[in-house]
Amino acid sequence: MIVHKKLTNGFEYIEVKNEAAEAKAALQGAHLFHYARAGEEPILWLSEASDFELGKAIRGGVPVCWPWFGFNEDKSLPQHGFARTSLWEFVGGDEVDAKTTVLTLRLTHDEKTLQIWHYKFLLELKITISDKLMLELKTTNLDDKSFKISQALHTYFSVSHISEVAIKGLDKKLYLDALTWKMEIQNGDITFEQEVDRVYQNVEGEIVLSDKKREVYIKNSGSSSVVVWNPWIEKTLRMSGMKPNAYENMLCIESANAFDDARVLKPQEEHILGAVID
Ligand code: TA6
Repeated sequence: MIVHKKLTNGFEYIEVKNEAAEAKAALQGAHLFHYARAGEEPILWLSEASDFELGKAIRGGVPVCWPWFGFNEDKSLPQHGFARTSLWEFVGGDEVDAKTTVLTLRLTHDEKTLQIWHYKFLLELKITISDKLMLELKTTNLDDKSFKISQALHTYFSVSHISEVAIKGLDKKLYLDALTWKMEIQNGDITFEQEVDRVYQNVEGEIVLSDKKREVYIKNSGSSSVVVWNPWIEKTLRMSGMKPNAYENMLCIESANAFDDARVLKPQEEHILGAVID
């Protein structure tokens, strides 16, 4: 089942149900904000205080950070780019079989985007909903000059309690600590006792989110950088769309092309950032 829904304030999203899973994706930002396997709790975290309003990013799910990750040199421009608050086109949905549904959404340049980012582009997100979740973000350079992108599938995972989870698969990896801007090396599993905001580099293998209620496996492609983020107590109080204790049940593990992993695309060249969440 694929249904196109609209809230009273005009906010549109696509709802999917098949035998293996259910999902919801907003046209704004091609923002997947719900994914749950049949009979299981959602894998994606969605803030109870999230906005569902045009122009405001949803807090939770998978925001698409594009064409820059983090802050732009021009501070008047939005953190994490403009794609997540832009209205994408719903190209279509395909019920491949009883357990697999594929949604395709796209965004291309227009007068508004060309004012803040002077390049012609095509951005497509393919979301495959089955007992696995697959995301493929394809950038095509439609311009006659090269351009550089940094990006992330900024995935918010739902966890039973942040103090009881561990991330495996990043041991001995170099990371940029965005709280100190220093390079560090990961020692063992990642656990959480304070705010964490790190960009892991040279990541090729599978990452495991180990939670008492389940293990979630993340495998990225077209990427060698992974962002791990939890705002903890104080930053949560300063965040939009988050309740004071929200940090306890969410954790971001983001499939990225960030910092040294940013990509330059020549005219007509394309790049696919992919993530399989299982
Ligand atoms: O990906 C981690 C991060 O860059 C954090 O520094 C934090 O700011 C987070 O993204 C959320 O950003 P947002 O713009 O959605 O509030």
